[in-house]
Amino acid sequence: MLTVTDEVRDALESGQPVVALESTIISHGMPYPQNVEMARTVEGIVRDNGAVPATIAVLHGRPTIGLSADDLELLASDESVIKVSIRDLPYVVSRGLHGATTVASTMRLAALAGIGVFVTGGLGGVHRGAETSYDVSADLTELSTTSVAVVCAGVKSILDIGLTLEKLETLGVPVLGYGTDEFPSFFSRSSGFAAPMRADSPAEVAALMAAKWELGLSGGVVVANPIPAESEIPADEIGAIIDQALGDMDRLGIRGKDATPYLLGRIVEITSGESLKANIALVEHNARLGAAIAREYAGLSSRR
Ligand code: PSU
Ligand code: MN
Repeated sequence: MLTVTDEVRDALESGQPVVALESTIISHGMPYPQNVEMARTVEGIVRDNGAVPATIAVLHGRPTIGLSADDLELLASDESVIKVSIRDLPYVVSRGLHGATTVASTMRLAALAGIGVFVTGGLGGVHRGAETSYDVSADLTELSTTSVAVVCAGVKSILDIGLTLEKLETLGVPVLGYGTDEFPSFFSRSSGFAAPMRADSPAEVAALMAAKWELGLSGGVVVANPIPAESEIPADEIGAIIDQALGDMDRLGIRGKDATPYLLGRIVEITSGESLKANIALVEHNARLGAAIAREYAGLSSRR
């Protein structure tokens, strides 16, 4: 049921490094046209760093691994594109619809295609107030079962970062701070929470992936790569803005799958686009690291 481009298929068959990229970040995470520019740039960075990019989405009901320039434009601009997490996959596939895949559904489709490294911006997690709303992203349950390493910039404080880390521990998911002892919080290099583990090179990350999966421990690995210092928004500054966005969301009664896209859009509005610049910078930074990890992991696999 998967459509895989020839380029991605050839790379996978010959053991070349491939990096999966998600599409919700394009369709529901950033405004047009910065979203399509980001998508193109990130694919270019993956290529320039020696790996083949595979952006993943559902097009006309077909899960598709590797997208054309026209596909990216459609995902970035077409209002009919549905945000697709795991539970939404059968709906868009059976109806022949277009869907932008979240971290959870991108991981699942990447794993089906045989891709082990995935680059994004931020993970979903346990939402603030989850003790009454029950809003916990399916990204976390997917990380507990699907064997893909996810390179991200940590999680935003639109979520409860402490509870998200607790849940990842319960689910058996290794969380690596990349070059840091502190878990990063997306816009900021700090969060006030320690990173449960640390890695300082792509080779260390690849070795941990190999060890996990050779032990038969299926499931993901989170690589939390802090935003570059020159692009970060200090935690206290973004904290007040996030609180304002959360207040606005409550007043409007927005919840469920619309919560994350609303908050991301509202933060861009309140910061007059500053948060968007930071978001793009951190995804580009993650793309460089993801390609390097994919190269290391491909090297390890070829020696086996
Ligand atoms: N966090 C971001 N940007 C994003 C998302 C999260 O900073 O675009 C997207 C990702 O696709 C993630 C999804 O998988 O939101 C989580 O949505 P939910 O909380 O509804 O599971
Ligand atoms: Mn949710």
